[in-house]
Amino acid sequence: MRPKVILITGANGEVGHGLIQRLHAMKDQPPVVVLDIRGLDEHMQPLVDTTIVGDILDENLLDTLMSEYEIDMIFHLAALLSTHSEFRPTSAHRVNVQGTINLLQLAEEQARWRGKAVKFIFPSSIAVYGMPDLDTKAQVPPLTENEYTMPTTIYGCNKLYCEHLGRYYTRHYRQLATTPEPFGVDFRCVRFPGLISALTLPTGGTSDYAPEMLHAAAKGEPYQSFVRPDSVIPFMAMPDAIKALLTLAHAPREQLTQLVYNVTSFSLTAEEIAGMVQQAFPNAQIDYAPTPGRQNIVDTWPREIDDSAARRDWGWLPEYDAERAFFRYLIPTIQQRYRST
Ligand code: AKB
Repeated sequence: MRPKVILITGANGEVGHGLIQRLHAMKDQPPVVVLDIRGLDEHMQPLVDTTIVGDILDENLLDTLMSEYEIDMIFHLAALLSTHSEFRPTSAHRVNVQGTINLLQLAEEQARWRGKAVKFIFPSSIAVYGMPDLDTKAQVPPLTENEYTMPTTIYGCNKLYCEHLGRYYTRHYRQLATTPEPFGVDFRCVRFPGLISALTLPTGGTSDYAPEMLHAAAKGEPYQSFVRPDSVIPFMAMPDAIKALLTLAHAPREQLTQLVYNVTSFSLTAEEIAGMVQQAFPNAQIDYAPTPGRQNIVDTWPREIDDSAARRDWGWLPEYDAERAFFRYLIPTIQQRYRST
C-alpha cells in the first residue's frame, strides 16, 4: 500500500516554512512530503517526513511520486515571483504554468487511482489585477475577484491562467469522454496580497519593499525603497496567510461557492510601513529611490481587495490588522530573530 501523504511543492520558500510549522503542530495529519528544487533548510527537516530535492518540471520525478504515494492534498507553492519573472518570462511560464499543469495532472491521476478527489491548494496573488492608472486605483472600491483582472506582469498572467486551469481540471476535465467520470481535482485558491514574514525574506517579489524595510531596520542596515512613499497595496502577516491556506483546505466543499477567493488584512502606503518600522527601530534609515519599472508594477496592483466571499463561505477572518501585525508579531519576532543570530 502506498502511504497517504500531503505534498508541498516550493516548500523551502517563506510560505512553505510557515505551512510546514503549522502542519507539524496539528494532530491527525497525514505525513508531509516536501519537494523543492533547493531542498529544505536543515532546521525545517525534522518537521517533515520526506524531503525530495527536485524540479516540478521533471516528469520522471512526478511519475515516481505517483507510484510511491497516495497524495491526499497538494499545496502547490512553487513559483517564480513577479520581479524575477519579468527578467525571465519564458522560464516563469515554464515554472509557473507548466509546473502547475504537471501538478494538476498528477492530482487528477491520483484521484482516479484512489477513487477520491485530491485537494489542490493554490496561492494566487493580487498580481492578477491590472489597474489602468493611479486615479482609477485611488477611486475604485475594494476589488472583487472578477474586476480589473488585466495583469501587466508575466507572473500575474501566469497566476490568472493557473486559476483558470484549476477551474478547468475541477469542473470540465474530460468533458468529451464517452463515459464521464466524477471529477478528481478539488482546486481551491486564495489570492494573497503582499506577504510579510518575520522569519524569512521573500526573493524576487515586487511587494518585497515592505519586508525588506523591516528586516533591514532590525539588522541596523539602511534601506532604500524602490517605490514612492505614497505607493499602496494590501498586505498580510504570514501567520494569517498560513491560516487562510489551511482554513480553505479544510472547508467543506459544499460551502464553497467559488474556486478562487480574495483574502486580505490591511492596506498601507510605503510611508506608513516605514512609520511603523521607525516606531520600533527609531534609528532606522529609510529613504526612497523609486525604480520606474517596479514602481509601475506596484501602481497596477489594487489599493484594496474585497474578501467578503471568503468571509461568507469559509469564515475567513484575519487575526492581524496592521497594528497587531507589526507590534504583536513582526517586530517582537524579528527582534528576537536577529538577537539570536
Ligand atoms: C510578488 O511581489 O511577486 C508577490 C506577490 C504580490 O504575489 N509577493
